[in-house]
Amino acid sequence: MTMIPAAGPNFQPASALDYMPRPELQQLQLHRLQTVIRRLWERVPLYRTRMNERGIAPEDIRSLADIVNLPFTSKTDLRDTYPFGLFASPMEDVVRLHASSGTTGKPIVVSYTQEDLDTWTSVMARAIASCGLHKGDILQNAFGYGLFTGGLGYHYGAEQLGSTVIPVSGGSTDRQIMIMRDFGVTAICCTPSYFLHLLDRGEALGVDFRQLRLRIGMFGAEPWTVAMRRHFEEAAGIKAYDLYGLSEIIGPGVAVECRCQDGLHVIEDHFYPEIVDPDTGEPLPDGEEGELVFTTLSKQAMPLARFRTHDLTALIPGPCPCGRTLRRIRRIGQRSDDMLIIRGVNVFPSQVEAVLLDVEGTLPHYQIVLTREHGLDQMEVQVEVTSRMFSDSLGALEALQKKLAGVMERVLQIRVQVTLVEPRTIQRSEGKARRVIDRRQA
Ligand code: DLL
Repeated sequence: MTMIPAAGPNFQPASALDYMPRPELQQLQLHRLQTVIRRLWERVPLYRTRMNERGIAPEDIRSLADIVNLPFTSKTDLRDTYPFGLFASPMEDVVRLHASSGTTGKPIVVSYTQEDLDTWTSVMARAIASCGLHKGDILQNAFGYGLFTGGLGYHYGAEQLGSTVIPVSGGSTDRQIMIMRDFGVTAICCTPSYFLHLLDRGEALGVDFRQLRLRIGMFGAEPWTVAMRRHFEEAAGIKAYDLYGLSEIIGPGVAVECRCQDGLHVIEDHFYPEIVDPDTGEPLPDGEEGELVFTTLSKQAMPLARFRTHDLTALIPGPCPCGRTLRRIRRIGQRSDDMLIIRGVNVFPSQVEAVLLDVEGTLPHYQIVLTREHGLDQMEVQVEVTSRMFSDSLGALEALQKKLAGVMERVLQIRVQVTLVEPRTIQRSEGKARRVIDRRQA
């Protein structure tokens, strides 16, 4: 295969595949698509049934355009087959599991073979290189390590690139700032809201990030604005890059900005993007905003065909001045569903509802109020209690509040302030209930 890497002082071998000529890329995509669809048809009953229903067989995928004949996959499909029903590899070949929030109390489980982990590492190395990191950079990885894909995704990618990784994970803000200064950190990755908090805390501690060695920030896992980018770049003296991904597709590393900071290049040799009308599912032309849909082209353990991300964006027409041949998507601002992202953690209002329906003494009338204090998202859940409960002792109310806060934290994986309110105090609506009041400003 011939590559035409863009020459230049900043070119790194890890980026070579980003510059593949389009005809070769499309040939590779088609070959991988055919292979992955056959794998799904042979190994995952849900896909075989759906494809049979549509009268489509693996050999009917003759061109990339044929992808539109395949059925979609949704988060509901992952929930309905919980935990392992969409796996296409035997469990003994699965070497890692991660999980993210589902729409109810149960998470969504994703799996990786060793080959999948190698793919993930290589796409993350490319993504991090696209943000200008090199061997010799010292990366403070403040994404959570654990079931969330952020921490480990960055970890292996940055190590492969040859950077020094500090696996500090999230939290312990003062220690993060000490490490940033004392270890000569040159790059950081975390959620944009956490970086906002770090800046805030740095200011309170009298640490000016512009005086440190920090030069690059890689942010993602939640939407952030161009205004916030400008703030980060000015206040910290860095270049701030947007990096996108989702657990179902691989984790972080699905799309990333380059030095032009004008859209995110999709790592198209592994993830095939489409934009569809969120209501009808019809494909939309380049430039038009719609729902982003991905087909994984190389995953082994849990390939997905036409997964509906609910993220709204558009494919940007035309090439990027950086020379990468990978198509770009616009920054993601909004979702087409009600998923909230609070400090990088995905939360569905339906999860809150499921907890309330399970706990005696509360009514399923609730409201979620989101605020931001010192750069950190705060979530309050106001819950109506039953009249009987309300006339009970203060002790009983306190016990209920504590119990709810505990269960919410366990189910949602973030700390929640629970406020019990009298029956009939939460405003009733005549149409769709207004469950979420978001007072966080961009
Ligand atoms: O958030 C993976 C990730 C980790 C991406 C670290 C970037 C950095 P999930 O927890 O499955 O995976 O959440 C995926 O988060 O569908 C988007 O709605 C949102 N999201 C992720 N990155 C961005 C971004 C990780 N750069 C969901 N901009 C996605 C806007 C983002 N939203």
